[in-house]
Amino acid sequence: MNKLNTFLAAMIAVYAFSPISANAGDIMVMEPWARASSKMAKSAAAFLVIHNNGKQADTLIAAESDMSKRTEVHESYMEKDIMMMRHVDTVVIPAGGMATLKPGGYHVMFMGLKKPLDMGTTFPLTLVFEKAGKVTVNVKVQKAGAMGAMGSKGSMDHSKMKHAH
Ligand SMILES: [Cu+2]
Repeated sequence: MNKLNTFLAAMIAVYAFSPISANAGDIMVMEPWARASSKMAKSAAAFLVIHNNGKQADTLIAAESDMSKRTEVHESYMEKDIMMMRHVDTVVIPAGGMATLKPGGYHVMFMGLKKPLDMGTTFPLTLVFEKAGKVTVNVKVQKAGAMGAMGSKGSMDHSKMKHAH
């Protein structure tokens, strides 16, 4: 299979095995991915795109997983040229719009990882929305340093970012 077919197959697999819920809030979560973590890593992040096909805004209020002791929604920001991140209580997904969780911005943070994220594996992640309720997706683990759902190589190392909680 070429790269595109591999990607499409992966996307179909994600859709086929993820109970993507479009009820209530018309929320659709796409391209959930994370970076492989080292054996020593105590935290990891996941990224995804949330589409809201409804006529009302919805709000991401929590994230849940069995991968870590705590699972939080974070936002990265720059402070005096240093990339920091903080816990955010809500991410609004506008009506007919989307919210993107990506490196350098919003992300789901797994704090107190119970085991390393191994490249090529998937794990369930549940996002909790104010209106749509819970939406569970399977997060695909890309190689360390990946910058997108397709695994393109990037230079930012999330594990070295400082936390401000
Ligand atoms: Cu974080």
